[in-house]
Amino acid sequence: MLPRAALDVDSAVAQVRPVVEAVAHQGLPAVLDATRRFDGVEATGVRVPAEAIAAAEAGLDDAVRDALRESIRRARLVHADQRRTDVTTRVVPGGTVTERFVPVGRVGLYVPGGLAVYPSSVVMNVVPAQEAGVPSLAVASPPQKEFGGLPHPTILAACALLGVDEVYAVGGAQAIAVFAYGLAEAGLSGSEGAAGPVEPVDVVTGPGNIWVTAAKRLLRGVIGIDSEAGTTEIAVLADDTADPVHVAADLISQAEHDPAAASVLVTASTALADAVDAEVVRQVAVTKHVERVQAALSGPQSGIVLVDDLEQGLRVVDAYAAEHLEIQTADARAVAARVRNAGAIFVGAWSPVSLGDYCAGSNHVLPTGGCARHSSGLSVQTFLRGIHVVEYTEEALREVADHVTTLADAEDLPAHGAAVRARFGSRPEVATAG
Ligand code: HSO
Ligand code: ZN
Repeated sequence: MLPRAALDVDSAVAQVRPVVEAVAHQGLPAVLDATRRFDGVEATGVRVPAEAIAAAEAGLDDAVRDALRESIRRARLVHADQRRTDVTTRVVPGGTVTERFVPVGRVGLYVPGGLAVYPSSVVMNVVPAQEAGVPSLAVASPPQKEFGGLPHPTILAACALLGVDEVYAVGGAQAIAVFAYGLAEAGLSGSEGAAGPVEPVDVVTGPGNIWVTAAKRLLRGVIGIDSEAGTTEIAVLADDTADPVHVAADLISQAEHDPAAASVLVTASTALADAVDAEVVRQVAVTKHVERVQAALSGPQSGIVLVDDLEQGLRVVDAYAAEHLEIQTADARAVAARVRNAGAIFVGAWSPVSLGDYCAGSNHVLPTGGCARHSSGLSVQTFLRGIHVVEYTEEALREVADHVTTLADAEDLPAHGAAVRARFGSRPEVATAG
């Protein structure tokens, strides 16, 4: 019964269609036209020059550089362990099926500009693609007027730290169209000159506004996409061993993202509920983004759910399937092990969601809106395809030929069976009737 924020992406799809089609047919002029109309930036090209990326990295605050490096290092540790090794199954003597994991060839990562400038999201998208072994990776982010038509400098700096040198100053639906169709000529962003073509990508990931989401939905099939990024959610399952100061701070932390963000406490303890309620009021009064936080916490999507006991609490959090779920109970690890639906689970008093947002090593691109019931967060797996490689010997095929023929006949597809029998001396019948 907990309501969730919903976006009408379908009506945005109709609006982005002409932009996407113009980019597909006209290339760079259509991109520059959209950039002028939607970003208010006059540009002659979109490729960010290498010097601009290097300058952004050089200008980065030292503490931010150190923190980003540590974030990248930890994410690499976790995502490197997600790599899959090929598996060969010997089905029968002489008959094998190998599942080969092959990274996609080229990935486009979209990074929003504007209000939400999240270098941490650059890390969370780039690292799994790199650890999957994707050989070619490009980033696109909207041009910013105040930065001379280049993407935000911390985005460029994060790209530099990750070793990404192909960056485009293009945002919105036009960015997704550029990724899907490529460009014959990119032109340079912020300076005159040619830059060569943009090759189309196979997969586009990364969050974005409703126009970006609509373009991804429209182009799905031409490109692979990650799941649609909805507003952030945190659910906390807690008992009276939890510290109300921590619980309140964690609820506020995710409310800070968006007025539509959801912060939900699930508890059987009225004492904890009351204490968190009071503590939220105290902390909201001194939080920086007070309006956003207040809107999120007072919206219908946020609140405290009082349950009879922990068992009922577990049923509530499973039904809700939060993007982030904190377990702040006695024996938190055992409780967490019983959760079935969540994007990510944060166990015990010392594992807040903010840690996972930046420096746990886990990924922060996670399913929202209840999608955790059927989907996972971003991982190395997002960028891999499992290809079945089938190899049978003559004997192994002969042994199973009758079964293939029987099933083919049962589906009224006799040519399927004939393709097997042709190998054992029986030519497919040649029709004689006119
Ligand atoms: N909590 C957001 C990710 C994020 N937080 C980025 C801070 N920066 C969605 O998981
Ligand atoms: Zn966050």
